[in-house]
Amino acid sequence: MSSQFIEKARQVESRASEAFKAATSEAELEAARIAFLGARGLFAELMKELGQLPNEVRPQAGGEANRARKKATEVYQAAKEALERGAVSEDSLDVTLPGRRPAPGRRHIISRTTAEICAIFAQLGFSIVEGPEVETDYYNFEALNFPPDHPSRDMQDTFFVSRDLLLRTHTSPMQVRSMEKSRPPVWVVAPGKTYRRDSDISHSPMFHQVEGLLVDRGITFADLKGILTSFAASMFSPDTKIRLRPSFFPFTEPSAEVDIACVLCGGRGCRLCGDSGWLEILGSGMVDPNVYAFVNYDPEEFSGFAFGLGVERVAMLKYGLDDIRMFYESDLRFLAQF
Ligand code: 2NM
Repeated sequence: MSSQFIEKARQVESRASEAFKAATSEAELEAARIAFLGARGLFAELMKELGQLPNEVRPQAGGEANRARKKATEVYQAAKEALERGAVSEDSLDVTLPGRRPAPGRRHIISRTTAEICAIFAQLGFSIVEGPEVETDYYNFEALNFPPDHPSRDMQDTFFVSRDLLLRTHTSPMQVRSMEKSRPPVWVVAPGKTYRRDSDISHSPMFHQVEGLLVDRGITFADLKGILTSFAASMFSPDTKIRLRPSFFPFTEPSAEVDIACVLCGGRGCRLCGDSGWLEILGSGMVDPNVYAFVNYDPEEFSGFAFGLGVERVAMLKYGLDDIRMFYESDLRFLAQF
């Protein structure tokens, strides 16, 4: 019994001494003092156990416990003095080690790309408008001149919340809302989340768009080309060439896809551009007069153009990424690169 007790007293003493010597701050030393020498510390516990021992061994065991406690107290005193002299910090703190950097978060690359696109259009004179992600059929389709049987109105392509409510499939509903609210000149860009039932290496069911609209008196296709040339120069590089190809959208007539010269090969043709030398970055066109009818604009008095682009696509081209899903996997090894 008593030899076990004595062994335990020595162990507590050596653990206490180690803890006191290892402390590199007064707070650390004080915590160790409380743990070993405090009123409810390990030595106090040891003294309580002493009372359980048979009378004949108690004096010897008690002597050992007291000796151990005295020794530990001396080590504590020495450690305290060393700390006060500043001796410990010199010995135990390697000031040549690299510091621990704080790891602040950062804005997601999609948010940053959206902000960059919006800043370019803001500089050109556009206002930024934002609105609901749950939209009505009216704002998402009907007022944008989508015929009742248009394929994108199908359940296969659109997430419906109810018969009349859906997750917007583009941010164009905001253009309609903007035109309803004010008269030309209207210069707006609408950034935000959009939703389509589509998922593969280049499509995500949730993605981000920026759509723009400019309506005033005497706006022509030349204005569209000028604004978008200017955008491509700011977003990619100052001499970025653009190309317009005929296309079709329900809300514009005529419509055009806009390509930029391939950011990888500069137009010579490569894997990224499928040897064509061009990359499609946005859709655009002159706003169809049918759209103006929904917002009570006179198509004889006003004309304008609109465009829409996918933020993920722009970011993938700009940063040379090949899988859209990387944006949403929250993998810091990916996200922290930007
Ligand atoms: C695109 C392409 C072409 C567009 C049209 C309108 C509105 F409201 F003025 F009719 N907003 N956005 C538009 C036009 C969007 O995205 C590829």
